[in-house]
Amino acid sequence: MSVPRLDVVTIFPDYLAPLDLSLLGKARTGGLVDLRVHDLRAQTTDRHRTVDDAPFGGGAGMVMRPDVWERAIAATAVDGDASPDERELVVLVPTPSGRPLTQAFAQELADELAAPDVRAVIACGRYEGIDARLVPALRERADVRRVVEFSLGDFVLNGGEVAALALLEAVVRLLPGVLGNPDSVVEESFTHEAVLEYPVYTRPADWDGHEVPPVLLSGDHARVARWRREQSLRRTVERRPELVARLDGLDELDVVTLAEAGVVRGRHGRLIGPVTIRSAHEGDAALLADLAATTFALACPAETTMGDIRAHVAAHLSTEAFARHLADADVTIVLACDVGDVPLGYALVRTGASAAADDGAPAGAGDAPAELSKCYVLPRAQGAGVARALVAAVVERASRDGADHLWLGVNGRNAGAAAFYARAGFAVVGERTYRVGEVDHRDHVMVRPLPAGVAD
Ligand code: JD8
Repeated sequence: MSVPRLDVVTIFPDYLAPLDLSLLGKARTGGLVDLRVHDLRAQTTDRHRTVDDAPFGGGAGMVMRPDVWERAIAATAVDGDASPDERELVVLVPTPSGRPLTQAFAQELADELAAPDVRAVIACGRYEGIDARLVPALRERADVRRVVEFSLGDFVLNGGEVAALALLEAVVRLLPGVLGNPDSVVEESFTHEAVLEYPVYTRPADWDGHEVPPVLLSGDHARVARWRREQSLRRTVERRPELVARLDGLDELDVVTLAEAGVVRGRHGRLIGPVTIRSAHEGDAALLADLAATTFALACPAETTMGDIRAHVAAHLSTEAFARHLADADVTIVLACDVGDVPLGYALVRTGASAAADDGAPAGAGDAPAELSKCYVLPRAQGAGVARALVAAVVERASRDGADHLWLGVNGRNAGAAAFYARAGFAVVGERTYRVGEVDHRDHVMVRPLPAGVAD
């Protein structure tokens, strides 16, 4: 019965000494894994044991030779064993430009190496890296199943050894029998879903006045499990919001926990948030134009022709138009963004002279009306409270800028939007015509009072 095997080739074999320690050391001596380290220089043929040379094309540093590397990788098959190891090779090459090392990748490798017909070799480069011909050449070899270039993360190391150690620890601990209690893997971060681990505590229960969360002393396993799940979800939203979109297998209590952390399901079931509301700046003109063109087209009545929509977008929603808005002191644009500053929606409010009566403000819109000229949200974020957050931001900013009422026009046939604005405190006070391309549309004109503003 073959044991999972992983070989490391490096010019610094001592760098891999930690493989004798702790869990990996026990797994090796326990015969649960066959880890071997080889010195690349053993495969050199000159008396200087040369493994590198100057880079073609010039430049600083040295490049490692492909020929020495291929020989070294192939030589691992005949490593003092009774007979050559016939298993196919998975060659793993650490490089800053590689596929990120993740728990999923580690599990994939552990599953692959648990099979009897494959083994792995990790090629640890140094200097400026390994000649780029090595990887494609290895992929041509009959004894090579695949070559994976992987990276430890977006930072620069001086060589591949640290990455090799990290990969070995992440993979070997997932091999059969290595972890005393395989159940402990179940609750770990990134195992089944991209959720961070919950905080852990042990004695003393009172450490210089720092106490342990009482639920953990309750003995109520269900409450403890719930608390830990909530902690994991909250930590994930706070510390790694980019992982939120990948969350799945959420139960009702999880959805409540996430909503409390600002993460909700959009109309299409995808998790949105935490949503941030920010003022748009001059650099946002192009993304606003893109967002506006998309959301305007989707909000138009079905019979509106693409020609009319394109004409309207070109005339009113271009990058240039938004650049003018962003430079206009009477115009404020707020953006609603998902994790990573990904735009979900926007609102444009006009205060000052340009929002006054002679510019269409209805009667009853007070002495200092502000116009909510645009408020649009992408379909995937609808139903997630994004529009409500945008209107709240507009109300806050318009009141701060001294406006006493906020008015808007909404297409008379868009009952959903009219109902939304009614829930936001707007009342219909009249109608107006709104031209899109060559077609006139009837808008409801709605107004709401604004709270007395608290000037900055
Ligand atoms: C392998 C040579 C050094 C890298 C010139 C600095 C992985 N996440 C990671 N960061 N850095 C590495 C890595 C760096 C390596 C080698 C992996 C071989 N270097 C080079 C390119 C720029 N020097 C890594 N995994």
